[in-house]
Amino acid sequence: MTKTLFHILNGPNLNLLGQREPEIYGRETLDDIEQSCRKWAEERGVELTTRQTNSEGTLVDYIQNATEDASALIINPGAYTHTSIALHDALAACKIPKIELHLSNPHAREPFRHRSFASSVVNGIICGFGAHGYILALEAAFGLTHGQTVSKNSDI
Ligand code: CA2
Repeated sequence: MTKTLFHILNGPNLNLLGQREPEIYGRETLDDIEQSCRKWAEERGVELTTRQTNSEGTLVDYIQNATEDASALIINPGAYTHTSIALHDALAACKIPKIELHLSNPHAREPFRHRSFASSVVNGIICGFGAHGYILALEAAFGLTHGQTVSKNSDI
């Protein structure tokens, strides 16, 4: 059987999780979240890589890497969600199932967070569920890669 490998990518400032703004992003650190994700993956025999970068170009590199070896990509692009055409183009070129993820619900926040350059080129979006969103995204990725979830965006 071929291996299932998911990549989780986190963008700028998400390394600060748990240190500031807990009312918006919760009290869990990125390390806590990644540990929960690793536990979820081990229990299902899924391989996982987790990466965080504050750099837009590095995020693009990581998306390109995922295209080469991952079964699915889960990405919280942070503020680049709302600004980066480079991110949009990299995701559009990445032909594996992709899930956009946010801890908060950007649509319930400032207007500048309402636009996402990622949303039109991913299979689905999870937002507003805090750290648990990462587990929801893993479940969604598993469904997409094991034929249990039908994506309305199967042609992206
Ligand atoms: O809700 C999310 O996950 C976001 O992607 C987080 C981004 C924000 O720009 C997006 O609109 C929504 C910001 C991440 C910054 O994280 C911090 C965590 C703790 C302290 C300061 C920033």
